[in-house]
Amino acid sequence: MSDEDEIILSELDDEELVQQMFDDLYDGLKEEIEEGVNILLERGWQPYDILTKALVGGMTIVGYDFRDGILFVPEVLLAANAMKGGMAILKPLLAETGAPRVGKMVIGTVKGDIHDIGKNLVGMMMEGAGFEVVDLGINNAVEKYMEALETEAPDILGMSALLTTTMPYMKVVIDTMVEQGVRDDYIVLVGGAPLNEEFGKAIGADAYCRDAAVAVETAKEWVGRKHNQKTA
Ligand code: B1M
Repeated sequence: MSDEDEIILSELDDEELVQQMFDDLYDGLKEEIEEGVNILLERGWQPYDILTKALVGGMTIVGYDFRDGILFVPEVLLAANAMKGGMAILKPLLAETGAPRVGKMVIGTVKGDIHDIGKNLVGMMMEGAGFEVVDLGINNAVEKYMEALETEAPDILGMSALLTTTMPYMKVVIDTMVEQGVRDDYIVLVGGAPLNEEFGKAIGADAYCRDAAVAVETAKEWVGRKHNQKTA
């Protein structure tokens, strides 16, 4: 591309910039995504809007082309890396609300699954809403969850799965909690693109969370209920 063709992100209006960020995310251009996020922040965009409209919006397009065999794992990894660059800028801003501590959550992606963008987003939003978050990362076996429940004593266990082949593992964890007699000591929230409410109920979770905002609302509601039960 010649210098004349070069796109100056700061010269684009908001709509054009978001469209350009979709393209840059698609192309895995981390620095451009970071620049785009900073420009939108300077223009007064709320961090949550940047996250959902520019970053998640762009990743949705990547998802369609990955599904359709137009993009492959290496390209999607680059897109994920670019998305994480943008998320890293937004993280402290989302956590900056000064909300009082409302509870604690342990969260992790289940065994066999290495997708972590959605989980990280949930963790960021929960922190922003005043929750303390312990992130177990990806590919967690049941033992890892059980150990964390014991050592961290959270209010909530959050599990994430992005594959139809790994989502049944959530039931393995919940069944183990039941077997060990600790299921009712925790609120269990589950999420991930292939899940739905019915699945959440079928495996014995307390709730399925469609996205990070719903996760925050659901967590607040359940923690409030738990505290009311204790004081009643
Ligand atoms: Co993967 N992948 N992937 N992938 N990947 C999907 C999930 C897929 C739907 C793509 C497709 O075909 N359209 C498909 C799954 C199909 C299926 O199971 N039916 C798929 C596949 C097949 C695979 C591989 C098997 C590909 C291969 O190797 N042949 C492989 C599996 C690896 C493994 O895990 N063992 C694989 C690998 C990868 C990459 C490594 C390249 C990369 C992951 C990088 C990373 O995460 N660090 C990747 C990516 C990026 C995707 C897509 C494109 C995007 C996922 C994402 O980050 N979305 C995805 C397509 C898609 O989902 N549209 C796809 C953005 C994110 C913000 O949304 O994760 O849904 P999401 O999270 C949301 C909600 O779901 C919810 O809140 C979040 C924020 O709003 N949520 C929770 C999520 N977790 C929650 C937990 C909670 C609450 C809410 O707890 C309380």
